[in-house]
Amino acid sequence: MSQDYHQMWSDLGLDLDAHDALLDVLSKAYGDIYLSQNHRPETMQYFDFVMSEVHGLRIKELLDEKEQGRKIIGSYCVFVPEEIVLAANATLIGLCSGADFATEEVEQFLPRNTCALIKSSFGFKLGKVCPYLESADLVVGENTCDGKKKAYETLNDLVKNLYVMDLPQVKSNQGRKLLKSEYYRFKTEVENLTGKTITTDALKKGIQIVNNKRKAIHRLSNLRRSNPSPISGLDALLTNQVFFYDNPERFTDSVNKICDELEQRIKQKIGVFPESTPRILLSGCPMAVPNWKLPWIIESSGAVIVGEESCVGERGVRNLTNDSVNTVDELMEAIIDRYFKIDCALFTPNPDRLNHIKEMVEAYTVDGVIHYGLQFCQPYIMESIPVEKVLEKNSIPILRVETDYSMEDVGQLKTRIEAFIEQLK
Ligand code: BJ8
Repeated sequence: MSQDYHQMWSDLGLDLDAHDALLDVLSKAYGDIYLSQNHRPETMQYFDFVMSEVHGLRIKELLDEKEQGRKIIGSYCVFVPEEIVLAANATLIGLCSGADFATEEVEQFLPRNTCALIKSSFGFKLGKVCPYLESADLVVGENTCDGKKKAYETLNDLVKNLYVMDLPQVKSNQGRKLLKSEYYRFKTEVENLTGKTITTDALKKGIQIVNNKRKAIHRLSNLRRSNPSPISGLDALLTNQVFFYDNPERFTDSVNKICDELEQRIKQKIGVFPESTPRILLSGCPMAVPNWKLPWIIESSGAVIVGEESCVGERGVRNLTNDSVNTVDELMEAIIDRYFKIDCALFTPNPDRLNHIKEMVEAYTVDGVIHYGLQFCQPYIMESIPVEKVLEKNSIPILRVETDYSMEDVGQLKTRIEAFIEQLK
């Protein structure tokens, strides 16, 4: 990190020793996994910089914005509409949940058999190591899976300003009505927090900013259809992860710069791996920073990941919000329409996700699918069985993997994944 931010972290109430230890682990993992890759696009250097400053310069920027009266809103789920947050001149940030931390303390609050993502969000709070969480003026939870629902009851005692959004579990008219009333309730909450009434122009602008981020990722995803793949799955995942942290306009520019470089690479047939490399679709639970274990195992075992069917990936960004209507209510309807299409496994039934996986297999000329379920994640582990059935019916090889954030199973996973990739060749 280029500056000393200890005073800033101390002012936020972080445990400085624990936080230094976390940053050491993060930078070592980043060095081992990212900086050791071959044939990376040069424009990924921006993302290397973002990662080196993820708890430094970016936090300073947010705190500077706060001093000028801008509010920070933290979230754990892609159902929280960034459009509404931006329209009220606030900033939405994805909160830390991709690494184990303070596990013993966490298990005093949550059962051991809770998924690693939920435990991680508690670990970052209890270990006092997340500057994003400590900077947030409002933390938004959501009633999605049972684990999160119940965990927010407990988190409420640990986090000031926790706000819980109720979400539908069925894609019915009733379900849409619930989403609508919850998005209006959220709009009012954000307006009260910021003291700003959301206008048509502001909401339109918010929609355009978020759509531009999504369009840049769509452009990147389209370029990954090429063979040889011009970018590794690890680098593409990183851009999807940074989507939740960075200044939105700067993020869009940076992703478009990568795309410009990748277009040149494709013209010159430059890839990160040879053309014959098996192409993998990763499908399942979201992967927050620094959860790079599984993609790293896959790409160091002779395959390339060409798409992520995940909330940190295509499930999170795939639809745009219509900005061509002209009142706040019409724009709110457009937002509700867009988010109601998200095919999270919390929905029952959830045929859209199965169809989307099949579409992605075709679009990215995928040789095999690896389904990633976090241990104890009921929705995605349960849904991995219908996913397997539908793919097998279409003669698409699939490997179901259940894991957590620890490195203990790396050897075992590598053996299984190498055998799967061998079968695809
Ligand atoms: S929209 S996927 S971001 S809820 S891994 S906590 S489901 S037990 S993260 Fe998610 Fe929103 Fe859905 Fe996406 Fe529960 Fe599973 Fe843990 Fe999970």
